[in-house]
Amino acid sequence: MELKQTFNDVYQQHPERLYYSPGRVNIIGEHIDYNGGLVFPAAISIGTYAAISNRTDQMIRFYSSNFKDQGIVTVSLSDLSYQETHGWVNYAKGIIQTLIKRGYQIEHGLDVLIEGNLPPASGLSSSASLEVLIGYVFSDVFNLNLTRENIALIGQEVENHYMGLHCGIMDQLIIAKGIEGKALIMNTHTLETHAVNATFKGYTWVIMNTNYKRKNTDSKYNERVKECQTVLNQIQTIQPVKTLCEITPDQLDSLKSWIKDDVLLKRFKHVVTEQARVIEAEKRMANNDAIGFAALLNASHASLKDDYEVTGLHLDVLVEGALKAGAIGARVTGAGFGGCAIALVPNDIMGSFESLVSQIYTDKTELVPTFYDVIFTDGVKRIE
Ligand code: NG1
Ligand code: MG
Repeated sequence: MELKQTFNDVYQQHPERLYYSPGRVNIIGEHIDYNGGLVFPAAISIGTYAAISNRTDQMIRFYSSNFKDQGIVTVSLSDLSYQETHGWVNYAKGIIQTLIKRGYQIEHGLDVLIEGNLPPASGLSSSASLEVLIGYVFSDVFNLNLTRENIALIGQEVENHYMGLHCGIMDQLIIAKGIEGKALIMNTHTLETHAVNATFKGYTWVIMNTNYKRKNTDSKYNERVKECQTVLNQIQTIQPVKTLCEITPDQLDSLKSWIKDDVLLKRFKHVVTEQARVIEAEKRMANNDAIGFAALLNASHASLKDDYEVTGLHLDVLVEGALKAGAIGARVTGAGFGGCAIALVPNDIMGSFESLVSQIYTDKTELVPTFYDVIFTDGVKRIE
């Protein structure tokens, strides 16, 4: 395996352990994991690998094949503070610092090689894949016995308090708990999950990357989180709810008049209707109703475009292109503002699908999309 060879080249020794942490695709339930909602993601077969070996001192060396120009970054267990120049290594440092703060004993240093095949900042969760990977590696090497839920929560904490992104728990939780061949319905309020079938006979899931790089995603994301918090505060003055996702679409009309701001009202409408779509999606999946399921995907995209305003030209053109090319449903996946979309495509048109979509998309945007064949996989694990 190439990972071992690279480890040898970088550190002049053999790695002792190898690990894999998946990325994720969210099938439906977008921007509701910080509103206590039920979401419907799956772990995927593109992700992040780690190779490690033990050191006897207190230093940790990091190297990523994806960021070769950064070279080896050496940090001490006694100083894990955020440093701009450390780039991706900050995610790893954040995890280790959080473990130490919580009283876990990290007895010695490590040499760490990271190599991933997830497109970064594209809605397939490269950051959460790395966080969960580092949490899992440290739990395994130092016998910390962290549960998968705990590893996920530590990852979320690092995003929230170390990186300043106030994200929900969906990404870290599915990456920690994924199940081969399945998606999980995850309750982001209680962290309860259950596995569900996620494939329709005669159809293929296709992940499509706009290759339009997201810009200022974190600040726009945090703005949405704040808007939802404002709506929740207003609702709580009249109704004792813990999360926005407890509200059902039929309650929307009576609650509407309490929200004075048109933009906030649109955000509220997205959250409540998206939650209802997830619940309906699980039923349609159970009934093997691909057409009905696809309609929910399309409604989800429209809601994210018009009410939540997180799509943009590139994602909209790609999703429309996928539908024109014969997909029965398509939507943005992940935070949006660029990055990836998913489509449910009949097998009998798969032969022409990608070239048709590319043609439509490139005509309008001058960018070339990328397509990923993925299978649904297990959560983070040691592979050797
Ligand atoms: P991506 O697109 O992978 O950054 C983000 C959040 C999720 C969730 C989705 C939108 C992170 C780590 N995750 O995912 O918690 O809110 O957006 O549904 O930022
Ligand atoms: Mg991210």
